[in-house]
Amino acid sequence: MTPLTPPPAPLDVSPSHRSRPRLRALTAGLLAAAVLGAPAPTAAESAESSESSESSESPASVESSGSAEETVTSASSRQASARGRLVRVSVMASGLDVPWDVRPIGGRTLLLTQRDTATLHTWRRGVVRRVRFPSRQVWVSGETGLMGLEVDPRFQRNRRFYTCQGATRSGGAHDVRVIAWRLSKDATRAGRPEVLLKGIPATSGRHGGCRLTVTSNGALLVGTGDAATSSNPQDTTSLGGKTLRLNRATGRPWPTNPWPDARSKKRRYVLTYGHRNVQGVMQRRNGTLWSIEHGSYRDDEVNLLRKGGNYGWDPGPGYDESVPMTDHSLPGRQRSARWRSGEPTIAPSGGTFVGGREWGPLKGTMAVAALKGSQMLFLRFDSDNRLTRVRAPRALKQHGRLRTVVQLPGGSLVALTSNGDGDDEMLRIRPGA
Ligand SMILES: [Ca+2]
Ligand SMILES: [Ca+2]
Repeated sequence: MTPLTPPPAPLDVSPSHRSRPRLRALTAGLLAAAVLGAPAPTAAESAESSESSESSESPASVESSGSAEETVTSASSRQASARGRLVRVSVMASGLDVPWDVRPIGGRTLLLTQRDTATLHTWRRGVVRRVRFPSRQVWVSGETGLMGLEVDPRFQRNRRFYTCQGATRSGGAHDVRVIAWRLSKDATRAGRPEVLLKGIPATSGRHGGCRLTVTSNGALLVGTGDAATSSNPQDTTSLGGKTLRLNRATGRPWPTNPWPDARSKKRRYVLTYGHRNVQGVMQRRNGTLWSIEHGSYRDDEVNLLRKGGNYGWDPGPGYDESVPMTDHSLPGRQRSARWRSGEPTIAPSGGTFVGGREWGPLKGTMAVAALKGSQMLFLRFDSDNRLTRVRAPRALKQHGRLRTVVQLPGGSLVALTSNGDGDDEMLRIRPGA
């Protein structure tokens, strides 16, 4: 089946990454009133325009119409939010410092990483507690530090969790590693580190990835960045600019990866290649695997992952970022994105597929947190995994940059902000009343 590129969603523009959230929210709101509210393409329209964009790469235009701040157009959406509250948002914790990832660990407790301080904390009933963790062993530089987090499906028995983090190699150079840990019974200490995978390339810390998720078959899926090095994405013997799959117990390559017998050990880990900076990896309930990645000056992407697929980023020589995010002129076949931002980018980060009837019109959508765009998109894909609709609730445009979003066992979503200055928040998102 041919992957198709639907027209890009209409997006707002937030000119400053780090302006004060209130000002930014106001700006985003005003701009959103101008550019959001365009009806999403119908399935037929997106299929049609996708055919042409498969080879041309130029985003099909989506005309703006109406001024509703939420792109709600269907009858089923109307009943859920007559005056437009798709979601309700409350603050679970504040005073955080660039939190990067969060997971529930049972007992209504969450575990979260903070990138720049390389610290690990628990959250329970509004109380944030630091976990003893070897923060000084984490290499922190630019976009790299203590990043992705995942909890083992058997955590209640084995207390095992996983991080993706910057590290220093024996010669003094750096890499990014996936490490397994055990959390003490009282959740105050992380110990027994096991390096599952090392050698994910790093340079200055730019484009360090790195997101983790355990999929339904038990594999650990890892999304990496290209380390701002032009040769990495298309080099299937490099771990950079890839999605990788491995055995979460042993760290060995996953046996059904596309090149399990490759001479290069690194190549055995590769699931897909040709990515720029993967910030989200997730599984849809139909079993499909997806990634979210940062575009250059254009075309952030949501990709449907196909075993051995090339996603078309090849910024060489000299890290030339003027090339397309999916360059079909490369040899062989390149896979087009299922959603892309067009220009400008919004810097999407982590995301999750939203489950549960209580979510009404958002049930089954992919929630995607945006840093630069300071909002959350809910992307609806049809049963053929084609984009049909995009919504961006106003209530999620008032908290500045959003880093990631995960779903809790009770059904609510948790998102992290990334505004810096030690003033970041953890937000609870519930379906609108
Ligand atoms: Ca691409
Ligand atoms: Ca080609």
